[in-house]
Amino acid sequence: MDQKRIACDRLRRKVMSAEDAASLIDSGSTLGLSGFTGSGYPKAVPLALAARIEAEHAAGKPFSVRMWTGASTGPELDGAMAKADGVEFRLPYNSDPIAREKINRGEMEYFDMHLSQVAPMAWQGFLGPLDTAVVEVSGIRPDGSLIPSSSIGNNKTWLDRAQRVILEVNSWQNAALEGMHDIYYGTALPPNRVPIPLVRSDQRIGEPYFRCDPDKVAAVVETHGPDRNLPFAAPDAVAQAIAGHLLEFLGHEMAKGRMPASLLPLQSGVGNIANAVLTGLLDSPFENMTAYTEVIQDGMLDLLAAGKLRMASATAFSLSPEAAAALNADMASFRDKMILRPQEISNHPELIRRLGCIAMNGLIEADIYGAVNSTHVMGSRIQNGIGGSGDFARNAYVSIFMTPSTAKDGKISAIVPQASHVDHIAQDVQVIVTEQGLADLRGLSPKQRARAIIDNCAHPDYRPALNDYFRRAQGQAFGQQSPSLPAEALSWHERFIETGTMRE
Ligand code: 0RQ
Repeated sequence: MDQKRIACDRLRRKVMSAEDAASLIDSGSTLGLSGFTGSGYPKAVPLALAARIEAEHAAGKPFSVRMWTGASTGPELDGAMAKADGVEFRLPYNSDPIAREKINRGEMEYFDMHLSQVAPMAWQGFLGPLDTAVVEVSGIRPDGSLIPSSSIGNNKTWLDRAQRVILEVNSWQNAALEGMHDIYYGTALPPNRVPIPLVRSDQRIGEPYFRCDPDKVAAVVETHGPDRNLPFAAPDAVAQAIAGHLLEFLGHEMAKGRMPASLLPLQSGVGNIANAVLTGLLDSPFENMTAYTEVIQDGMLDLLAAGKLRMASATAFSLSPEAAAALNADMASFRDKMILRPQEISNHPELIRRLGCIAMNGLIEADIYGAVNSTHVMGSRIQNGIGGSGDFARNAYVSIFMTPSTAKDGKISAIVPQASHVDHIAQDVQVIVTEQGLADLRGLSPKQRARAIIDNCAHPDYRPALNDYFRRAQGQAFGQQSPSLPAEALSWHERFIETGTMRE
């Protein structure tokens, strides 16, 4: 047993196997699990629980739980639990492929909500009672307070709200993580809510540890396992072109005096394009940048290492194996440049608006008026979820969405007449960037937006069809504020189902 990692005598007496800890969980219970974009999730108890569920099912006994997390987790949690058919309900953001299939087959209920709203809604009681928190930490201090792991997510809320707590102490996590976290305990419910005293991204307003009542801790499980660190693809020509347009835009904003040379705090979504943009910032003229975002990914580490980024505030890491190893080897020097906060703070609308974040997120499709679909393919099949994109898009200083202009090897246009599902209404979308170019939609009417999006963002293969639609809509639509032909707009997707391509 690792005496240093579990420095509290009372809690050391509660060390047990993952199987014994999993046996404490009843069917029908609600679990609050740690984990955000593949980091800091419990790795042993969910696997043991999934095995137990499979055994119960084999014996003809029903067994399922409800799961609340921070955001996506890893295969040992979402993958294993979904494979075991053990999840009747899950919230929020999921990116696990097995869970995605179960959700899309209608075998798992999924509540895809804004990430900033999870903790407040849990406190408001709308989500129901929370039975057991299963939280990965990197250590337990002598007084029973907890040293967080590589993500914070909703852990503070799960530890506070749950009837019972199961801790996984993961010695794979670097001990030098201690001190990086900032857990703010000042949130309250209306009518007692007060301003959150954060006015700069680099400010600490809380404490580095989770408070936790040792009496509630039912089990402590020791683990030694890596986070789900996935490789990033090297930026291809499309990603580089998107990054180029975006950097030109930011330079233009700076030249116009609308942003300082250090820019404004960056928020960057997950994925290869977002990472390519961050990589592009390495060679940019911007200095002393900061980030106020959800996840610290490879590109941000490179910017920190190069001194271009002064500091990054987030709620989790989302790194490739190489970047995770580099961070682990040099954690002490990175620690003072990074702050991990609860997701209700990293994604708080009040703070995003006050700091004036530059929001940069991916999309599945955007329509010619600038409404964005981030979540559903063909209007009904969930890809991942809205994640934090809504928290940032609505409240940012400038809200940017970026995407290749086509998907599926050019067979699908990302720019469509009418989005088949809308996550971000046109008012929340100020800039759209593809490899073709950038549409700055600020201050434009719907018809002006359509012109800018078709001309600047659509792939040339699809521009004629979009132009044809827009021209006819301007002649035939019921109204001319946002001219649309809804039946035809929907058949745009039907055409894809029938022919396998939207190309004529
Ligand atoms: O599917 O892997 O089966 O080929 O969608 O698309 O191009 O790999 O792009 O990884 O950047 O994801 C919007 C999903 C983009 C992501 C989305 C298919 C495509 C592929 C993924 P395959 P790419 P990315 C901070 C902010 C919402 C949450 C968010 C996302 C798959 O950015 O989840 O922003 N955003 N959070 O082929 C059919 C189209 C398609 C399409 C893409 N038009 N039609 N399929 N795909 N466009 C982070 C957090 O909040 C945690």
